[in-house]
Amino acid sequence: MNIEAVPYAWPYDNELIPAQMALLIIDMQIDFCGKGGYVDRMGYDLSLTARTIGPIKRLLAEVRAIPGFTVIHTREGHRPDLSDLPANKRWRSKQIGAEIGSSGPAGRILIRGEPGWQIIDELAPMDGEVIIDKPGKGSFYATDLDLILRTKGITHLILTGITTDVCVHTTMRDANDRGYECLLVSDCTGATDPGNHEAALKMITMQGGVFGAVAHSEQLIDVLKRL
Ligand code: C5J
Repeated sequence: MNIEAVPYAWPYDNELIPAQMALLIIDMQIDFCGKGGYVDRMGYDLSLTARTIGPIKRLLAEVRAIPGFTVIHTREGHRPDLSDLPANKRWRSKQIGAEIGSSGPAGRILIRGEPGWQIIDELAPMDGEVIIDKPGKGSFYATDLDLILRTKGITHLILTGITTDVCVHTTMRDANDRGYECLLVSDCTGATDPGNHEAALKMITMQGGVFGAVAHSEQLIDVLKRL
């Protein structure tokens, strides 16, 4: 069984085995899609990232109903003392008017434990779901994600979350290099710039699926219902 995706029917090995699959929900935090958070403070159109909430919620409900399927949430954020914040990341955020660690309407920007750093209520993790706290854009960098996936025997990843061109892409590229078979769900990802979102989707499809494949959530849910 496989999913109608581009540029190939996913997965390459036709192995849709729930125990070997994980749904990754990347950085669905107030800081990236809520009022007063990091993306809002930078002046981007929040609707571009927030439009993913409904589709992810529907997909998550389907996946939660499949026994053995793993759900993993990630959160980008730093320690309150900023000891894990590289100087260049801090400098760049400051010069765009949203300095990481500074205070705002959603608390200190991108700081662990602050209101803006929380995962939005609509997609709140359930007991037993994995939460990965990451200081970088990629979900593997300085985290135990790879160890958890390999310990669970997970080989196939479905990627959702925000933003398509930054944390989702960095995670997908790294996962692909590590041998995970990746599918990105187009309507369950969003970027702060529509052109970047489209370009990020297109990049995946080059070279016969250089990082994996792309599908719409309807195509995915249609197949998940039959598992
Ligand atoms: C960004 C992310 N865009 N979660 N973070 O800085 O994509």
